[in-house]
Amino acid sequence: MTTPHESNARSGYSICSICDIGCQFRTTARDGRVERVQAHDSPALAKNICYKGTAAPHIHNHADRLRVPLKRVGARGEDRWEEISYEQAMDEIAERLRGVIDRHGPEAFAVSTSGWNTQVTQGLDRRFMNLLGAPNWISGVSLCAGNTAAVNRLTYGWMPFPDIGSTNCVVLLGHNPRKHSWTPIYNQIEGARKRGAKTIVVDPRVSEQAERATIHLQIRAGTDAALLLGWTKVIIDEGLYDKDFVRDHCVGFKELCERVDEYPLERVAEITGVSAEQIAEAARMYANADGAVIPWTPITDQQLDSTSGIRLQSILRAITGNLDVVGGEMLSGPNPSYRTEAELHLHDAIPASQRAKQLGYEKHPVYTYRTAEMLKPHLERVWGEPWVDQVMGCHMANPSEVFRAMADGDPYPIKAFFVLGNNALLSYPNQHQIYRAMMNQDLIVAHEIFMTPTAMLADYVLPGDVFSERNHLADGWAWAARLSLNEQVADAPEEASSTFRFWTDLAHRMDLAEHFPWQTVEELIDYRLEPSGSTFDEFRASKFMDMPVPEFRKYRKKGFATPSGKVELASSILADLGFDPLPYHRPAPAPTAEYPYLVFSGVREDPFFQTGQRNIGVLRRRSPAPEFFVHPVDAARDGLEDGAWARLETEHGHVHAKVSVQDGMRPGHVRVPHGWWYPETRGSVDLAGAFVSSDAVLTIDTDELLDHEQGIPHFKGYPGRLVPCDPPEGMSSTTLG
Ligand SMILES: Nc1nc2c(c(=O)[nH]1)N[C@H]1C(S)=C(S)[C@@H](COP(=O)(O)OP(=O)(O)OC[C@H]3O[C@@H](n4cnc5c(=O)[nH]c(N)nc54)[C@H](O)[C@@H]3O)O[C@H]1N2
Ligand SMILES: Nc1nc2c(c(=O)[nH]1)N[C@H]1C(S)=C(S)[C@@H](COP(=O)(O)OP(=O)(O)OC[C@H]3O[C@@H](n4cnc5c(=O)[nH]c(N)nc54)[C@H](O)[C@@H]3O)O[C@H]1N2
Ligand code: SF4
Ligand SMILES: [Mo]
Repeated sequence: MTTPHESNARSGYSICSICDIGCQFRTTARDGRVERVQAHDSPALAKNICYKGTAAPHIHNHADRLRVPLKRVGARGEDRWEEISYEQAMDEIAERLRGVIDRHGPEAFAVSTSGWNTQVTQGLDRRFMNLLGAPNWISGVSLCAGNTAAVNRLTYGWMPFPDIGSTNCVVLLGHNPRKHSWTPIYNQIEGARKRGAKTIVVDPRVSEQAERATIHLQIRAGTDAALLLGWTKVIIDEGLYDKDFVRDHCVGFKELCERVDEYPLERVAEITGVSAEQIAEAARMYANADGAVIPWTPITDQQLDSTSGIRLQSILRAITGNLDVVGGEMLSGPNPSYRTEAELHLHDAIPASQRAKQLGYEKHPVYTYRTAEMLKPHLERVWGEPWVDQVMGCHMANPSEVFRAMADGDPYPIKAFFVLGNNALLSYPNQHQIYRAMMNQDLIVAHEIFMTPTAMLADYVLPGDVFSERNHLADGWAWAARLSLNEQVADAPEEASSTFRFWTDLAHRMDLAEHFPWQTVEELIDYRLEPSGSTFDEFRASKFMDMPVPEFRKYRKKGFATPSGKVELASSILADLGFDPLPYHRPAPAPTAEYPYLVFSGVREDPFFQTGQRNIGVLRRRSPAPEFFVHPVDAARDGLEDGAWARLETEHGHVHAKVSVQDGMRPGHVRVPHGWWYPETRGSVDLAGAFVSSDAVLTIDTDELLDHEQGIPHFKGYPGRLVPCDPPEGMSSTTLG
């Protein structure tokens, strides 16, 4: 029996989408508003929730939540709006998008999103674009895991998932999960430690993970590929590799041996700043462990030789016999019960001639349609899925080239830009170019929950829903084969839309209704669940998660999804594309007398996810201002005081933050945080301070700083200098804490 005050309470399973790791927990709402989130005693669910997750009620009920569609009335970026109805907004957006496509072709329409926070967007946005013939889709996963997946597919046709639960050795290349950062991964690593697993951490600073590591290699930023070439050489020279696996399942071993011979340990020690003995010790520890993992890391996703760094991790997994074994790295394949995002995409609907117009296709093809087309028959053979999409983002355009086309019409104009659940202005390299790009558009639509600097540059801002306000069945990013349940417990603002609604309603206005037959998101989930013979309602009535029992060494039946059917230590696809088929180290520009520091972006702040939550009081109070980390010796030399403001300058721009002097930094290095802007200055400072502290102002994307194969920018180690300064103009130090 329910008491009267309980009758308006509703609770259900949630998949937190405040960050991208997607913890599952219970959420309770009352009178349509989220009240609290709670850990659950099931071993599969979140046992501890980070403080971003527990702040969900503050975020979902925040006074600044966008509630009504907005149409720009001032100049672009002036942040002046009129409120309009959802129907009017959608009618006008459809008409104006049609105008851009009529004038410039479908390639003039670009979309940027990241997918995990909007949860249902991605299959439908690609579907919409593919039916129109529009290839220029980009996402933040171009800098985070999506690109790792693309490179892993070159070596063995799938991005593996580390079996941290049973492993005996964990290698963390920078990657630093903590109690309040990717909590479930942190828990898993702690669990492995308790079982006696060794941990090797490679990081220029003494991170939380480095403090607890068996071995910490305090590497010079940006040199991970060189370090891994050294490891590979040790492992081969000392015969520590799995000879049977290499003989039976790999191609290109001889070429690999020749390549690593170019990297004797003395050379690697000189490049990385780590001693030859330590490099060898760590390599032996990894290779000798009975089951070892190198979990995905964003660090090698954002370096000048990113493709080589990621390829080396895939090569190490293979030659040490850690592929698709217990305690190693599992090649799961898609969940057979659920139609994948890739299937929703309809990639065969977009003509090949339009695919070939995708920006990046010629110059940086590894993450574009060009490589996907080469892998397609092999992926279909092994996984039954021709256009594999892992980590919510695949075969996408190169972001730098897209923003250039938007800004300069080179090589052709892009004139309509939709941005969903992504603060694009701050979330790619070269913020100046992104700004020029957005200022040069005929139509910008932002789908957001808060007024971000990116949304301020739009013509239309549509209020989005949040995870407590929608139903969803998540598929582990088609990376692990897990399905997990997210239930609606709260009410979205009346004029808000999910991204499901947005794409469906737009498609109906653009003569694509027959391809968007689902009236509700639940119907779409039913369609996706068809292979299981079950429906969304049946799923939620019986379980909150579905995890197929893993099957190991599947390659013995079908081989690997590569052209040779083997693990390609020398990649035939890279060779066919005209690149070096083997990994190499490419040095970034070195510090100079004028710019003596190596600057790196990153070290996520506990209370925020990326560019978000700077407006959430309970979180912002934990970290009121952005910080540069520097070593005491550097701080003393440059007159930098702990807690005082400084300006970080490079050849290309400057940003401001407070100095945090830290013993654990590698001398000569400075950390610049990602994603800072100042929502509290909206109305008094241009774009709410989007150019004051954002790392994207400094990270540029000229050819000399882009990875060749994928066009990835270099965020980990570029020259800069630090100068003490006053607090940035327009902001009192009180508002900045
Ligand atoms: N310069 C630079 N760029 C980077 C990085 C970097 O370090 N430096 N890091 C990269 C990495 S690792 C990643 S993972 C990506 C992250 O890229 P994203 O995940 O796109 O993160 P943000 O750019 O912060 O944008 C997320 C936006 O989604 C909004 N949002 C949150 N929930 C919802 C929702 O339910 N519905 C809607 N419609 N909107 C919602 C938030 O308000 C926020 O503005 O960025 C990458 N880009
Ligand atoms: N609270 C919170 N948690 C988050 C996020 C968040 O925004 N907030 N974001 C999530 C996302 S999308 C991501 S991608 C992850 C990112 O989180 P992590 O994978 O932990 O990456 P970072 O925190 O950027 O940096 C981790 C370490 O990399 C080191 N590092 C810097 N340069 C180099 C280098 O060149 N080589 C090596 N080996 N190490 C280097 C830094 O010193 C730092 O200690 O965090 C996730 N978790
Ligand atoms: S780590 Fe925190 S923010 Fe990320 S999904 Fe889990 S609870 Fe949410
Ligand atoms: Mo990320």
